Amino acid sequence: MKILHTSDWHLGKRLEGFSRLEEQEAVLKEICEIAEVEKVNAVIVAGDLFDTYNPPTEAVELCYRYLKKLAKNGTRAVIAIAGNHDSPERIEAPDPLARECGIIFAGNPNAAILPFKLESGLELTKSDSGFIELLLPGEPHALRVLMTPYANELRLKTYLGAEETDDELMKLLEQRWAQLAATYCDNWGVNLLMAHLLFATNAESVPEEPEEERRINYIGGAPAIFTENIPEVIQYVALGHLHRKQVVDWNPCPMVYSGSPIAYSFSEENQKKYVLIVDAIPGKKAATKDVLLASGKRLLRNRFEDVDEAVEWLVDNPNVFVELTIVSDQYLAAADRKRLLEAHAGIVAIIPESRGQGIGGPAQANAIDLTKGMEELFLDYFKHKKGQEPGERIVNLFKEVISEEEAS
Ligand SMILES: [Mn+2]
Repeated sequence: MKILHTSDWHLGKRLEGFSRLEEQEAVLKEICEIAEVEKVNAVIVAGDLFDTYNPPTEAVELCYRYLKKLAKNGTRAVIAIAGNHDSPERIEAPDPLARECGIIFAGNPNAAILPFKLESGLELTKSDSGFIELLLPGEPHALRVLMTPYANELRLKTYLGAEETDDELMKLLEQRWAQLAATYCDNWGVNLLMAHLLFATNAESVPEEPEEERRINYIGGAPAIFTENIPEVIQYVALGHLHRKQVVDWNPCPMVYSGSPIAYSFSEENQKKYVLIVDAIPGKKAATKDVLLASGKRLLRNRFEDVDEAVEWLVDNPNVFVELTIVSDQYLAAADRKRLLEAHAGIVAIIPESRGQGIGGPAQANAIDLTKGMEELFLDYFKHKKGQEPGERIVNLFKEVISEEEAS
């Protein structure tokens, strides 16, 4: 049985002023092609399908269109859970229609999917809160999936019946998994767990959450699920949330964050993006293979002391997104800023840095000379913030505010 694992699509996410929809569509197309070439029986999307609770219509359409393509007229099972960026209600809303296409949505951890059978042979044979068993067309073995979408602390507590206990949330979740595994999973089928949570081998190795990512924090609970608490019968753990593809542990089975399919922030500058192909037979750890994705544009940071050099580099690297740092004695002149912007269509930010700032380190860079007068400090601040001198009107306005302040 072959399963494609992906996550963190963040459909509708923008990079400052830039839409990423075209790249998102391209990479979904690429994922469909991989599913075809690899002849996968099922696809799992481990959360953060959308970037916001109310994604733009184009993002919603993109999501449904490609989930349906992946389901291939009900011959492939597609299972998607909510991440911390998704509205659980929105994720679950199309469920009755989606099931007819072979797509299963779980928005809440207690989601119980109604059994169904399609003409293709795809059948949901058993269902419990947070669990499904499927028969896939042409596959002799059942696929069991423990599904734990992201839930905030309150929802997770409700699911686990833990209103009273504050500190045992993760323990209770692990007990819930153990109970589902004991009830439904054995060595006659393939058993997976999918979740949008933080996993770690131990308290010292809790992974870094991505920059700009909404964090997962449980006030009362442990910061992460520890891998030793995964039921032994589970053969693969498909994780979502972290944008860099990473294996949390190979034991007791592979536990993998597939990562996002394209780079979403400059902190992901040097990351390669993948989907995983999971090959599983009953009774054994699953085998995994990374398949590289090529559709997303690269996000590049670069630093120049010379505007001409920067322009040259920009012209040489047209099809990327750029964050530029320009070092100079003076603040970046408006004319230079204009030249840079005209040289490249993908400049996300230009950060001016005055010379000497880098050498002395951040302390020196941020040092403010308090011997200067208020007006002079304002001019410095304005130039630092905007990259140019303030106009006469702004300076006068500032003087007016200051004089009022002094008078009162
Ligand atoms: Mn997330």
